[in-house]
Amino acid sequence: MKHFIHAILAVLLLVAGAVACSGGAAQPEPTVAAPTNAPAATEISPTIAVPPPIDEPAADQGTTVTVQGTSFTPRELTISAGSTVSWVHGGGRHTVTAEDGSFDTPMEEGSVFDFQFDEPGTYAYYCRIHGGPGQKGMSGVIVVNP
Ligand SMILES: [Cu+2]
Repeated sequence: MKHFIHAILAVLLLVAGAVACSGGAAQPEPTVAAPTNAPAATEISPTIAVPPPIDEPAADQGTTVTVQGTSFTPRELTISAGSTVSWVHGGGRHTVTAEDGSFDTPMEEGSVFDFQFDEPGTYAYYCRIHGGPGQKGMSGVIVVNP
């Protein structure tokens, strides 16, 4: 029995010695990463209040009258003062003639007639070829709201 214990001790000593020796090789120290610079203080930009875009109808929306056949389409158009109405030729020979005489223009192939209405009111017009004053035949009305 005593020999057995000695044998164990011997083995243990051998193992211990081997571990001690193998640990001799110094491992290079892990490079310590240089402390990163503290993140630059975020710039505090002044808050610029941007007003939301004014929900304004597009200028060319609902201000076009098609001149075609024997009618103005739409026949009645309501706009705001200061808006420009565009009569766009769609076919045939016509005129865009205001009853109050403020405009009177022939409409031929490819014609576009623009007229700006600054004053509120109701403006009747007609085609001299297919209509007449008093909303006869080919005629229309521009209602200008303030
Ligand atoms: Cu006409």
